[in-house]
Amino acid sequence: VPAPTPADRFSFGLWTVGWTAADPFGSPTRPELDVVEAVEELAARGAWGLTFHDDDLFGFAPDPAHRDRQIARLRKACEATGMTVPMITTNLFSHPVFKDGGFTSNDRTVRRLALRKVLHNVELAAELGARTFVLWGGREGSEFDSAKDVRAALDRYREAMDLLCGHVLEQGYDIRFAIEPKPNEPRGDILLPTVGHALAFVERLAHPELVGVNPEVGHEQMAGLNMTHGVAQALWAGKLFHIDLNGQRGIKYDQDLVFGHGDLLNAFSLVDLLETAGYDGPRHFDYKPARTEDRRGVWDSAAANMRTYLLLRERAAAFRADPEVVAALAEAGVPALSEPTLGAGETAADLFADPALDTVDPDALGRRGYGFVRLHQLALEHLAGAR
Ligand code: 3MF
Ligand code: MG
Ligand code: MG
Ligand code: MG
Repeated sequence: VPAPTPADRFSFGLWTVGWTAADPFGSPTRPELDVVEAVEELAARGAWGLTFHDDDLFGFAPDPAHRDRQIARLRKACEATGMTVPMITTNLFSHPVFKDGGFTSNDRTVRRLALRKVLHNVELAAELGARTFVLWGGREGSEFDSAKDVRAALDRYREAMDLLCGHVLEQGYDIRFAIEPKPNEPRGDILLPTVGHALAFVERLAHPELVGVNPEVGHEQMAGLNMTHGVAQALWAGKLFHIDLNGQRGIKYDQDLVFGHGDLLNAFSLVDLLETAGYDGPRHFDYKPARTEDRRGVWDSAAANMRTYLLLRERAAAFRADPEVVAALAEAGVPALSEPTLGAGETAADLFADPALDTVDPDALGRRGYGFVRLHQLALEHLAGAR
């Protein structure tokens, strides 16, 4: 497996390697990580980009001198290492003011404050040349059905998105927004809980062309969904603007494991999809180095994400190139699904009148074996390095 290089477009959130590992039951196990060290250590391991929330870099409501200093230090570290800032996001979830949400808080003043906080960070994104702005609405939601008018909340969500898109268009910024779905945690139920919900929401905005999705492996899997299917639908809709890669084992709390350390077969099919569908955006890791790890464990885990991706990329390419796999795919009818069901210009009347369909034996068709299991075993054997 080759070593990671910037051409692979691997990026990391500052909040990932910088996580001090405080959880709801325990205090931090690691010291704070400085942004310059984050840039240098990631660059040394072949990463391409660093992403961050406003609060990660300079805190909530920072004094302007501190904010400027932190931005300057980040810029300088990027210049020295060749690292980039491909994406920026805003924290609308940590401060108590956002406990009932940002864009959809029941309190109008909170909503206005949230929107202005995001606008400030959109300005920073433009300044730093970040082309994607991710919005994760972790506090947009409720625990109690009686406490949130969901239709009104979606109106307010849309109002916020329309203002942000209008601002970007007015200013002529080269920035697109990506909504990150998550079903729950920290709220009991979060609005826009899955990729599908988010895609449907985007179509009702004033500028749908400026808004896509940022699916996270673990978030789809927390809902019991298939990440690869969700990403495929996002690609199909032209909406895969960004992606959060990590690992999750089943329907439980958000584990944010290293990519591949959860459902490995789904990680394999995801890499296969990204690499064959022409996705050319960032491969962004949103994981948490386990609470048991020290500083060395943090950098080992960062490297593990990239290595796993490259390993899966290699295995997926070998799977595609194997003649036995090509034959098994054909037997399974996978390429045949790309043929349109109707001939050119065919109508419902033509289908009613098709004599070939009158003579088809549905029972014989029903006896067909598709060979999916053999095909999947071939995938597993490539993944396991057995072929
Ligand atoms: C939470 C997340 C978030 C988002 C981040 C980017 C803190 O489960 O995944 O990470 O990815 O806010 O917008
Ligand atoms: Mg997660
Ligand atoms: Mg997460
Ligand atoms: Mg995420």
